[in-house]
Amino acid sequence: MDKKKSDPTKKLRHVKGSFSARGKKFAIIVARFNEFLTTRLLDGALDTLLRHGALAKNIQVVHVPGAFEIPLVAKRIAQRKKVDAVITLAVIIRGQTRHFEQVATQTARGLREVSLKSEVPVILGVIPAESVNDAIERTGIKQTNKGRECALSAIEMANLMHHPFLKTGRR
Ligand code: INI
Repeated sequence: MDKKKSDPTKKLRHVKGSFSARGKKFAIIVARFNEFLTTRLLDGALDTLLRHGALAKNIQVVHVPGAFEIPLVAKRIAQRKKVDAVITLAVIIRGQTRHFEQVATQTARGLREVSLKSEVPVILGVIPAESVNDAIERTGIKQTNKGRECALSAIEMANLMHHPFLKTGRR
């Protein structure tokens, strides 16, 4: 039997965002708290955006005191609609923080709200870590640098949101 004719998935259309950052604009919001770690995340994110074709002049880096301040700044940036995606970078370490859960949960909740309301992709690079060692591993010593992962998600989402299938008003 002709395999092509009998393939029920033949007409399936996949909607995907590409990994080209050419012509795209990004904002990165980075916390100064745990700066020795967030600097590594920032380096990873910047390197990835540039390597995928973004221009330095199209990347704004905004520094904030800590994770908790990120949603407010993200809101300001997202509502201006001047960027294709916002990347947020912070490290929250359980061992050092009594209000760990609160900071981590409220920050993530705030960012989700900003993203849904503005319809600008906001990438969650706020890392909740069990210990300094755990955090160090996730900034690129053993595991992949989380800043790089976030930059890739930002590029993919920036492209996906411009896909014709996702344009608003389309049925
Ligand atoms: N901010 C962080 O980004 N990471 C942390 O681990 C952290 N701790 O440990 O508390 C932290 N706290 C500061 C917080 O984000 C605000 O900047 C502060 O509460 C002022 O609003």
